Amino acid sequence: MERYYQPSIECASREEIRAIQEEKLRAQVRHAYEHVPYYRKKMEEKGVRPEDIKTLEDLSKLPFLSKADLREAYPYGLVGVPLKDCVRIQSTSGTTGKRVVAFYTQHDIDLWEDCCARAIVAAGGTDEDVCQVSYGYGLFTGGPGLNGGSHKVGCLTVPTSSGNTDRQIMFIMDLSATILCCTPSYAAYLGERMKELGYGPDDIPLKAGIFGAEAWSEEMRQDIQRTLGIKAYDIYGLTELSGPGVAFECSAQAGMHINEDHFIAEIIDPDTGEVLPDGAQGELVFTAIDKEAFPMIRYRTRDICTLTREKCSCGRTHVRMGKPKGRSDDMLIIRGVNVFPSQIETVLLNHGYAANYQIIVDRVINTDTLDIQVEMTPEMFTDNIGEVSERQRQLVEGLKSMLGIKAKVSLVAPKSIARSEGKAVRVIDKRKI
Ligand code: DLL
Repeated sequence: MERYYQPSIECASREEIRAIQEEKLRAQVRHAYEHVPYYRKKMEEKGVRPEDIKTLEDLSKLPFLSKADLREAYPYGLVGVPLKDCVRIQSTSGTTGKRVVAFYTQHDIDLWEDCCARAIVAAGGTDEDVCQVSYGYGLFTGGPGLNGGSHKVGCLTVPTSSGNTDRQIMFIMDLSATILCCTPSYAAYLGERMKELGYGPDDIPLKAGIFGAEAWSEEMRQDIQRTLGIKAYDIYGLTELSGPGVAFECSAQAGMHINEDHFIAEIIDPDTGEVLPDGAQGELVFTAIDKEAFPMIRYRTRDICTLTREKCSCGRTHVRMGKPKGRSDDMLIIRGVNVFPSQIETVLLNHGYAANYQIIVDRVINTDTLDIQVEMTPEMFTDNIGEVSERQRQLVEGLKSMLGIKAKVSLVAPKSIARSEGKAVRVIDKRKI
């Protein structure tokens, strides 16, 4: 039987959700306008005032907010309450430019942890569970968010943070951990290491995993589920909006329910900014409607996905987002063709490889090159050159039909591509270096 952390809101009628959203939206727009001069200026530039925003249909009158705004207003320019009311910051691991620093009041942290608790309960978690949180703790939101959610559910929480793989495995086995929270790439690595240590899926006490913070394919889910003997649930979020738990998967594993009592989602055309109908693919835009310290109105995530309002078998009524295909800024344009790393991953896993690969893009004599290094699994590893080149040929063909362009494939020995303990680095684009 499906269980919920906050059933009255998770299963509220669409009319109730709309009423909650509109009331909170009006208050939030006023809050931002009155307390954040940066927003007031943006709204004035667009000629819109708080009293113009009454219903969800008015949302599109408001200006977008982007990462560039966050950089410009860094560090305190978007804070909506006196600093004495803020109790925490978290920050992104961004590699370019300034980091994003997000602020929280105690109320903001409470709501964020509730969102994570909903995700844990949706994955079957109760106060009987031992929940190992192997996302990084510290500035990254993954560890603190799921740690707080796990406490709220009443799980016995094991705050291992990331890294030290053999110690992670020791805790899973010795404490009989039943729920694992980490990035999908780290879950795959844990599975690989457990196999090496002689543990099959039936020896591993885990029953569920809550994996997110990076794009991962359906094929990778199947792979992790098989190796660890668990059900693997997706979880989505971003620092700007709180962290993990903006959306989470339920037992149906058919898209992630967005916590609509806290976030309004829109899909837009990334080029024109036009709002697109449900089902259309585009950039996800969020309005956080009850954050105090760090109001985010129409924040452009750069994540490309779709929304569906079709009824879900789990009983939750909140809109679902599909798996993000990648970020519009991760999308590679190779010889004019749009390529998402997740498409490459799908082909590799369908051909029996694990998700250990690296994509290297370069430009040689004005032509883009796409080079994909793929690890062979220990079972397929051989020094028979004929066999290896036949495998390479099959992959080149599979990739050609998925992407529409030709890639160079190099099969490399098992364990030769570095493993990541947090978000995996899949792409090296030498054109940008
Ligand atoms: O990654 C928050 C998080 C932590 C989510 C733990 C889930 C679990 P940031 O570091 O700010 O926050 O990165 C946010 O990561 O815009 C997406 O591009 C990507 N992302 C997050 N979750 C998913 C997911 C955390 N489930 C950025 N699938 C987002 C695909 C995801 N991409």
